[in-house]
Amino acid sequence: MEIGWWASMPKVELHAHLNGSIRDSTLLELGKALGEKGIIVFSDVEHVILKEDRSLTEVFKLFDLIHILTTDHKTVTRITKEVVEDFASDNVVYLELRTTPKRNDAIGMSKRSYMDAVIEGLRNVSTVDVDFAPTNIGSRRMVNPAHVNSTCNGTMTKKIYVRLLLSIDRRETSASAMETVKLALELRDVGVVGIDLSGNPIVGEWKTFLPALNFAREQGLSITLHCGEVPNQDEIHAMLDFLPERIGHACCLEEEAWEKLKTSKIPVEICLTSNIRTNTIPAIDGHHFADLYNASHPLTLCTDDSGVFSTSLSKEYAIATAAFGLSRGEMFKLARNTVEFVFADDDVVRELKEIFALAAKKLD
Ligand code: 6MZ
Repeated sequence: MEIGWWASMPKVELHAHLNGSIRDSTLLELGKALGEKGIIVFSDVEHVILKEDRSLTEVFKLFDLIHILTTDHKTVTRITKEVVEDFASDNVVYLELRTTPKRNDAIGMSKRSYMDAVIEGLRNVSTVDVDFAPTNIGSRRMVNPAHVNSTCNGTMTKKIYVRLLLSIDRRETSASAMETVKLALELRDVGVVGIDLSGNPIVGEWKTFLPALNFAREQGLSITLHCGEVPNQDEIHAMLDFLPERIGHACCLEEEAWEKLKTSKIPVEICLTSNIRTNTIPAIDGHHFADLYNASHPLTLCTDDSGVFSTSLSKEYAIATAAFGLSRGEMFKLARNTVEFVFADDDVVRELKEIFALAAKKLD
């Protein structure tokens, strides 16, 4: 696999869940600390964290455990900092990081204070300059000129654009979903650009979230939906009819929905390792990436949960290059094209295009 080569290329990540992207070492450290306080039994947790293959149901059990380990402001700040640093070190130049704002009355956490902790994490990143606020707001962090001038393999490596998506968990009520959308609107000036609907796909109903999603759309937020992780065709059709700006996964679409997707040209966030590890797709050669790619459907490769599935964006590109017999040039084109699907403003898109143009010169 050509992970090294891909690691040297700029990449755009559009589907990454904060709490799914935590380093194993950090999870183990947090588990040990809670074990010492008698809040959890560390050996049970260690086994769960280090397990390799998990069904989709087991993954959601793991998230409940991860949330026990990470739910205090300080830890949320820490994991945000580390996750951004990890993506930057993999040469991700634009990261759309999504997370579910959480309320936990027992520790005085509101959805707003959870997000404040996330934003503090962005400010704390030290290995790379982070641009997380829209340029016209005036709160953009100054970029260290020494960093901008440093290049590696023809690409600027010391700056990462980060934009945030607020996730609605399918366990939530209509009112709670609406609260998340209102929070997203409040936080636009610190880089929140859209809304994601995620969580266990067998839980909850589409109509619960529709008022909040419609409101988000009216207010100009972009929307991405986890669509078709399980074969619920009625919901898949309703989601496609909603015409979100992007969808994630699109694994279990029957023929009619498949045709609807292709006609709609809605960009699909493809998460290869996640789909295989959770057995949502039985084997990589049968993955719908190939069909969508051959149909020139808009696509982007993503990690989903780089911590939970032990992957990186470079690894996902290397896997796709090998599994679908594509050349470096074809895959680079795919990576470059992802810029078209970001939710950030035109200034960012322009700068990302420049980064890819520079990297393209080094291709041959
Ligand atoms: C659906 C997923 C997911 O928001 O706490 N999440 N939702 N399908 C998936 N495929 C495997 N992977 C992650 O990050 C963790 C949350 O993201 C959603 C789940 O709601 C999970 O609890 P945050 O930062």
